Amino acid sequence: MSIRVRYKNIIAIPWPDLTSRRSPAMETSNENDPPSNQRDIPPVILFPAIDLKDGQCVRLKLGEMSQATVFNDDPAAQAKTFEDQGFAYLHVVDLNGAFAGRPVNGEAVDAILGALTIPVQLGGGIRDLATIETWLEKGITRVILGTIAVRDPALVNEACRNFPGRIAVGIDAKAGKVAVEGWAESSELTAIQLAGRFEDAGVSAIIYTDIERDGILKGLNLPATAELARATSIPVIASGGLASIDDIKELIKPEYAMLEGAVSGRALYDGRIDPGEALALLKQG
Ligand code: AMZ
Repeated sequence: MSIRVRYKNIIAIPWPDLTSRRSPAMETSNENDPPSNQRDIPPVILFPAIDLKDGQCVRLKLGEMSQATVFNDDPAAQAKTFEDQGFAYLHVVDLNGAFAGRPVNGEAVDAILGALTIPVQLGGGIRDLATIETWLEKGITRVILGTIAVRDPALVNEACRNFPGRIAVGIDAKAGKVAVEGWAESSELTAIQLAGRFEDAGVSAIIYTDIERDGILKGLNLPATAELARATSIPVIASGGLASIDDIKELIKPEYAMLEGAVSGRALYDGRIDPGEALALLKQG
């Protein structure tokens, strides 16, 4: 059976081609150029995050399950709120799944998918092709592979061949090394080394998390994220620590123009970021 037939149920949902958000040519602007908000530049995406623990929306501190704050016990309602606020894409993590190595919060993810029209990227416990296929068939736009990308890079290559445009890699770093298994274990690889393994695989994005900032509102680590983005041709999304509108102002600076966007968690839940203000700023970008 050909791959095409086998995966015929998975509809290719168009995801913007963000290989290069702004080409160097665009950065050298000329007085005759249209203003940046009228040029054909893919937008900087702010991904609101829903992290699922025991069926609820939580935020952890530094990835510690014991340090969970519950922000909403109805993930579908939270997802709908984000969609209604104007966000264009949702980032979802099955935290129990990341620790268990298999999906655990499937019901909550199904409910989220049922409530939304915007695309959803999902990570946590996705460790084999069958699980990838199941999620894509259910309507997830892009799956995020973390631990398996370290343990079995060949699987990432195969997944990219089977599901073009639908595979992202989550690279989560602590003390310079990539962490796996819910961040309970560390690998020997640096983020740049791991990204290098997938240079030609067809990975649609890397979500890079600075674990030492995650959930504690320390500000995004944009210099490290940009360093990774410069070392790879894969579009990179910044994650971990987004604290205020100042992070968004930094993100839209020309030196970070190669980034696809950023993930925001706690700052959106506790009201430190006003969604309307953040989205308006990104639009002007
Ligand atoms: O917060 C944590 N402890 C955590 C977390 N947010 N552990 C894993 N993750 C996320 C990664 C990635 O999106 O950022 O889970 C995903 C990876 O899961 P897996 O099962 O592929 O390693």
